[in-house]
Amino acid sequence: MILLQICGFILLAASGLAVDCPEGYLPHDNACYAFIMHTATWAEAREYCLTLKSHLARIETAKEQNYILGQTSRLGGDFWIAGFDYLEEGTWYWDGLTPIGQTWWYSGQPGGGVSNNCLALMGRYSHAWFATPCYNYYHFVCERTAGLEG
Ligand SMILES: [Ca+2]
Ligand SMILES: [Ca+2]
Repeated sequence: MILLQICGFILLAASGLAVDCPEGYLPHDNACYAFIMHTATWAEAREYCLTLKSHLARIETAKEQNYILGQTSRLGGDFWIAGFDYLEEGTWYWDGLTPIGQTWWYSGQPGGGVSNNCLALMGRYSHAWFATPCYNYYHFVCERTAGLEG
């Protein structure tokens, strides 16, 4: 009986580990997110996420948008995510060159032409998507797939 209980505990622990995220990440829907509260330029934020074996967050579904919106609203401030249009003005990609599908731009965005080439969630506009100068200093969101090692 004791043995069975021990086995049950180990199985439970092992199945828990499969969906776990590394320390400092929050789990959501098979992904892990780190909301980094120090500030950096978009390029610095991108590098920082890579050193954490993750990437700047790519918002691909309404569910993911709602989740990130909830967290950024709770934390406050402005956050970089992975979007940019500095390769071709007006054509927005996620870092990694994935095309951006559904968008949640603030009314009138993206604007600013070649001056505003990086995508931020702006706190004073309810964290809607904004095209902003890539050299601004914002918090940022890193994302990685859940269950990856390292
Ligand atoms: Ca994503
Ligand atoms: Ca632009």
